[in-house]
Amino acid sequence: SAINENVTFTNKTRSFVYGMQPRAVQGMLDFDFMCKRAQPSVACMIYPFGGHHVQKFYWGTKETLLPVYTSLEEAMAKYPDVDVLVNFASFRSVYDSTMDILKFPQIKTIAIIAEGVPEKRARQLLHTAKEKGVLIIGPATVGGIKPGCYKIGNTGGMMDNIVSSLLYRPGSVAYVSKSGGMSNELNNIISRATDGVCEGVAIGGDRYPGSTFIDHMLRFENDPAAKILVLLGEVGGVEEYEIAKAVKSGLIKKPVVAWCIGTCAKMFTTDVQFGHAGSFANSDMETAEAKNAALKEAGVIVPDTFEDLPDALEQVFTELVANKTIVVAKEPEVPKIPIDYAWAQELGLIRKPASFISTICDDRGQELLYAGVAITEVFKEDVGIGGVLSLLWFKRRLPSYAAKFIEMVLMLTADHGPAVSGAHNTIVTARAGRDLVSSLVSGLLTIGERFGGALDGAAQSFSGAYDKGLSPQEFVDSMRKNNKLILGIGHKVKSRTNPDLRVQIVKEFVFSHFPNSDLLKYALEVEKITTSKKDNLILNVDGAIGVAFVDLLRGCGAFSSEESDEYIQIGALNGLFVLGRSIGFIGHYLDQKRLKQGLYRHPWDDISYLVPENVVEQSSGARTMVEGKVAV
Ligand code: Q5B
Repeated sequence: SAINENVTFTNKTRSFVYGMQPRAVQGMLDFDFMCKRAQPSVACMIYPFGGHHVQKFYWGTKETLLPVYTSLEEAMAKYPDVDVLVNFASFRSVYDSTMDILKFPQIKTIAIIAEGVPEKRARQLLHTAKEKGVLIIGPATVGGIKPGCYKIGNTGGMMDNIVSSLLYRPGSVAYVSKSGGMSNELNNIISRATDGVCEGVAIGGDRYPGSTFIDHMLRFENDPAAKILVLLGEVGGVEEYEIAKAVKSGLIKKPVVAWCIGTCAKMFTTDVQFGHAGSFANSDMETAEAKNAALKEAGVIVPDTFEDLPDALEQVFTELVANKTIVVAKEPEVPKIPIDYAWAQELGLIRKPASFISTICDDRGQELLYAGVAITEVFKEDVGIGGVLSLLWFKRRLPSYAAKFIEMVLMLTADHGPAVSGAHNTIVTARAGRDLVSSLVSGLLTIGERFGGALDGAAQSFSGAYDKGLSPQEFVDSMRKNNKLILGIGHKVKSRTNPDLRVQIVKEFVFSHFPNSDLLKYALEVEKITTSKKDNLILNVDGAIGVAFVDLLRGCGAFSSEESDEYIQIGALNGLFVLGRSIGFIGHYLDQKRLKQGLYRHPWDDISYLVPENVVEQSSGARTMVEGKVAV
């Protein structure tokens, strides 16, 4: 007996989608829109996790919201008009969820998409559904489609496929098949050989589908819009004989065109299991040939081969048009396909100026790329932090001595004690209870021309003077004349007599590894002049690194002269100090936290308070402040 042969999908059919399947839902909404439905066919989604919320979808080109409920009860109570449920639950949970769904009498049709449902479970579901008169499509199905009315899940494929098979408007041919893929082929054949599909269902390829060929053929027989019925059977099972019987007995009166695929099985010397779980002939009766013969014998139109199916269909169609059983409707305008931006971009149909350009790193592929070098290569070649910095800052591999120099700079600048401006700020911030990032940033924000941020200025002014051909003396004189401090010269505590050994290390490395050290030599000549004035006016750590880096950029062979000038101008070199000193600042932050240091307050005796003595006096006229006294 057929299951719910009265089920019919219309352009008012509304459904629930069980499971978080936004792509499938969007496909259903796109189909609805193309069919000019007044309302989306999906009322809501049901998804037990993540709480009740809404999801955004397109309705044509506009956006719309669909609710997501966490329970069947809520959804059913909210939408009592919904009688179809598309169940995307996995094979693990589909049995339980379908059994729960079957408790709600408002649901008359359930499509089960999951593959791999155990046969015992499938039979239990089928039994319960039969008892309750519920039509189950599936398991292991893509679903079905009724052009102009309703589409289950991903049936019909992409929108351009739906348009090319004319599935946006009804035709006169209703078909049932097992396979979703072959359904697409049928959509295509039917749209070319006739006026198109009236309804198509894929019942799924399992041995125990929730509904069988006869269930749907009887529904189609009852549907006045279906004028020709098509059956695409296949090797395995005996369900096709039900159609033969129904045609023979006159239960099905409409013309039926049928073909059972898998006739090639006889070409194999052993028994063949085709792609579907059920497509295996357990007896001669279950072979495609036997079923094709029985169908033909019963009065079904069975072509000689699958390739002849379109001709057979066209012939029946032409006859039905001639005798006015089919009145071919005027072709509506082909609907515009709303196409997703990402998909259009992938197809190369559109272009848009990007808001951002990035040329250093690409995380889109399977492997993260640093300036085109795969992260696995970075490690295979052991490029080190200097190599990584070369890739991300300069977009190229540098000679190994250059990468080593970069690492050396980071190590040299990592810290210079708690007393320097930046570390002090980090410590004070940490002691005020702030977090690591805030404390680090507080320290970093003190880096500037006087403290740690003189690398770029030194590189610019020394190289500028050198390139202009100024002698070291002329350079010092010109800076003095313009009342400018020479960035990279001078230190608060280091001097000729208390030399900065960090600078010594830089010098030694440069002289023994760099092919060119002209600017460093020039800066050391400048240092001779400035230290002759004052002992602490040494080439400091910022200055030494700054000028050495210019030598590196100009001499390592990896940069054109324009490129090296650009790096000097855009302020890349201070980054070395910022990066290196971050190591120390983080160390100071952790140190303070470990030591559980409380809020810092600067002692009064360390502040010279030079404030006006009394306000009345102050308001009486202009005054000058001298050592805490207000003088008129
Ligand atoms: N005079 C660094 O000044 C300091 C002169 C100069 C010509 C100069 C000062 C300066 C340029 C910026 C610079 C990086 C503020 C320093 C660093 C990292 C650090 C820090 C750490 C770490 C020191 C006394 C007399 C005056 C001045 C003259 C001074 N500098 N003349 N060119 N560059 N340098 N910053 O000692 O005639 O008496 O009026 O701004 O390169 O930040 O460890 O602490 O790793 O953390 O306070 O190493 O040199 O000297 O300003 O009292 O000047 O020398 O005109 O002459 P001082 P001042 P006069 S490395």
